Amino acid sequence: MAVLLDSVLMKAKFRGCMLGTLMGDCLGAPFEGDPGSRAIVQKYFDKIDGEYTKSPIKMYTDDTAMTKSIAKCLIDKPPFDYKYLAKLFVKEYFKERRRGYGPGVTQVFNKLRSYKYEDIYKPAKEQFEGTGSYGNGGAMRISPIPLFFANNYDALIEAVVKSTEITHTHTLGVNGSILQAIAIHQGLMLHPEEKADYKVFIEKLIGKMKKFEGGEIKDIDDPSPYQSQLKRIQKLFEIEKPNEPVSDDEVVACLGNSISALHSVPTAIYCYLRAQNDIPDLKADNPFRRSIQYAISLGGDTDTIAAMTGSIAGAHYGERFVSENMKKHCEFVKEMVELADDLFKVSDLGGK
Ligand code: F2R
Ligand code: MG
Ligand code: MG
Repeated sequence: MAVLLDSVLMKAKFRGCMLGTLMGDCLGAPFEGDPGSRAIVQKYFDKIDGEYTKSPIKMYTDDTAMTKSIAKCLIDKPPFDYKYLAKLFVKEYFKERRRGYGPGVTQVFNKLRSYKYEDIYKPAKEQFEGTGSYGNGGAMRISPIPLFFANNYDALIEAVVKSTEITHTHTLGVNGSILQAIAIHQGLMLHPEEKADYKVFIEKLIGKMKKFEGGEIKDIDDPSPYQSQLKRIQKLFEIEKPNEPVSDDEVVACLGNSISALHSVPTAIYCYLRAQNDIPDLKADNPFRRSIQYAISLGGDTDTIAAMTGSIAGAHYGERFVSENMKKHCEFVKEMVELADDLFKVSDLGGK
């Protein structure tokens, strides 16, 4: 399917996806942990999307720092060198520790370094008394993988799992990365001018997640929690009526907006799908902006949910939909475009 979309368009989609991760992160970070507010976030976006607005540059956080490492690993050592990736994560962390990393994952970095990368999967397995992390730190950084492996689905899944398990070994952490990666992959295969049919998009995701769910998960009754979340997304679309839009509180109560992968990856997918169309009381003409703005309005883990939403939307729409005004307010835009281009060059789609 990917080969049907021409290479100029694909290059723009690589940029859109990587910029979506970066800009969702930078623009969402000031609101991380907030209760969520349509009005405040509307004002903020109107300001930063204005042509002449001057405001301090918004800094990226751990979401982008770790995405950079995955992109660099794929560019430097394709198709994948997991020990090199572990070293890049650690190097990036110790270079700039104050990028808002999850409290647990920093222990993994410390152990990786002190054990001298002897077994790169051991420290993550020891997290949380041996249960591993179910945080969204695997999913938030995954975007380079579905881009690079766009034409090789099995390799894509293998790379998602092996790269996630360096820090996150809980089934929910790993499956969250898988779901986020396949959602990006599905977005990548859509033409920018077409809309994803939410039913088809979700049905495809449910079908693909069946392969990874169904086993026992400690402390969780539902053996297929991601498929259940995807069905809840379908329900949210089905109950929406023209005069009775689904409220932000309903979305958060239904899907969540927390730091756990189970309660943030499906939320990001919903934000992307819903923002394809106008959202009542949210003013934004452009679906890329609308998706990130909406994700941030929901509050909670705003940088991460917006980064994941932005990466799916960016993979679908491509760079043409990314506002130049908004770009000016984010750190690392030029460098992220260069990384996206280098990743494109080494990927199957880059025509090497
Ligand atoms: N850390 C944050 N935000 C906190 C505030 C940042 C502040 N603004 C600042 O600038 O300092 N955000 C980042 O963390 C999330 C990704 O986290 P990740 O990488 O998954 O980390 P970790 O530590 O592995 O998991 C996160 C927390 O989830 C709970 N948890 C996970 N697994 C658990 C288990 N098996 N049992 C019990 N609890 C578990 C723990 O509380 C973990 O600390 C992103 O939002 C990123 O932006
Ligand atoms: Mg962050
Ligand atoms: Mg976050």
